[in-house]
Amino acid sequence: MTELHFLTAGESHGKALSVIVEGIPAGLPLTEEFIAHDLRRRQGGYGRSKRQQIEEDRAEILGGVRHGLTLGSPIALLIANRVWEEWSEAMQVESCERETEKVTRLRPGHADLAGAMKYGFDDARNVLERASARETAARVAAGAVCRRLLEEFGVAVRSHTVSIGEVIARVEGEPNWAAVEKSPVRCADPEVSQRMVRAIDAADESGDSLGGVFEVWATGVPIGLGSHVQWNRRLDGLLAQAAMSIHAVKGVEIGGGFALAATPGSRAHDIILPLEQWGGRPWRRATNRAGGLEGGITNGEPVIVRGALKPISTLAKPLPSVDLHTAEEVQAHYERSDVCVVPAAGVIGEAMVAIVLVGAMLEKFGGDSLAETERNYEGYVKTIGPRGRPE
Ligand code: EPS
Repeated sequence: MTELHFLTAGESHGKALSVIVEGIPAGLPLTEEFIAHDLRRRQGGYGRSKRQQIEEDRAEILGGVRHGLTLGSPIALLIANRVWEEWSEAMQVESCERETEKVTRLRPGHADLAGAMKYGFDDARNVLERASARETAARVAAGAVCRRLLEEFGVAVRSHTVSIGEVIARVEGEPNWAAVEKSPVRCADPEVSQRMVRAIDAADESGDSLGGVFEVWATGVPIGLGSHVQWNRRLDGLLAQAAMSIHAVKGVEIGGGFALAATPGSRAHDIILPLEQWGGRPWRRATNRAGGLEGGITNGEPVIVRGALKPISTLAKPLPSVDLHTAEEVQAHYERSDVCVVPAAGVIGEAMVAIVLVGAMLEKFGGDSLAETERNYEGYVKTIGPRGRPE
């Protein structure tokens, strides 16, 4: 990703999260309300901690937009942390005269131990504040900006929950997105949604947590984003890295993913349909096992990325662990925690996919203004067709 940059900053219980998005062309209509919609969706899933009742995420636009349109300059966003009021001393920027309580009971599964060793801290709070998935609110804000740009090109990025714990939804073709948005766990099947909710309740009651799988679909993506010519230009690689970077994600699949390894070649690939069967879009396929990517390049079919989350590592019934100061046996630290974040992770997955796609769109089409990007895009789209008969 060379044409689009974003950088987040801020601690989970600090004053605010911030993010700067650089590279969005000028002239794109953008409002705080548009960004707020995705931030609300991220906060919505069943299984979150009480923290989500405290926070009401909203991104204030501090720069890069004037009179409703982007300026081509970096877009700066600020999301205030409501918990800051209670944490203003423990997290204050200035040196603190009073000794604040240190987090020393290391939580298995978190960055606590490795981060403390790496940065030389005697307080795991210095690690956990930034390792926290709270940071994903800033990513979702950046992702919303990218979603706004993608909309101009008819690209939609959506997600749904495939599984929570052992409850697995049957996925056949494109999910019913309206049903997904109505479900408390973002699963299209109402009956499976209920079972997922019950599984989260059961985990909560026993002081446990649950992981699961989300799936992101990007539709309307043009053929030709990414490239086969160099390893770090392969778009599937960039998407995998982006999805894997989401907190708690331990596995990523594109299209058929791991299941393709056990499928014979005759049933693993996507037949290219002849012209008369295209119906609207060029170069249609009979199936989409490749998840919209071949040779690291988009092939015009929906881009499908899955992320598998391990269960939340902060447990109400903490795991045995050791103390950072003494290395003696203790129970891991616990304040409060989510039981399951898979529904929220889907929304974060959308943001990461949108960010990577915008990077690839701008790499291919460039443009300092939206009008210029559109001109380049339309010029290219005209060239997509049978080589003997350009459209
Ligand atoms: C998180 C722990 C919880 C979550 C948090 C991520 O925060 P707290 O320790 O304040 O209860 O609620 O997620 C968010 C705040 C958020 O907005 O997503 C963690 O340890 O990663």
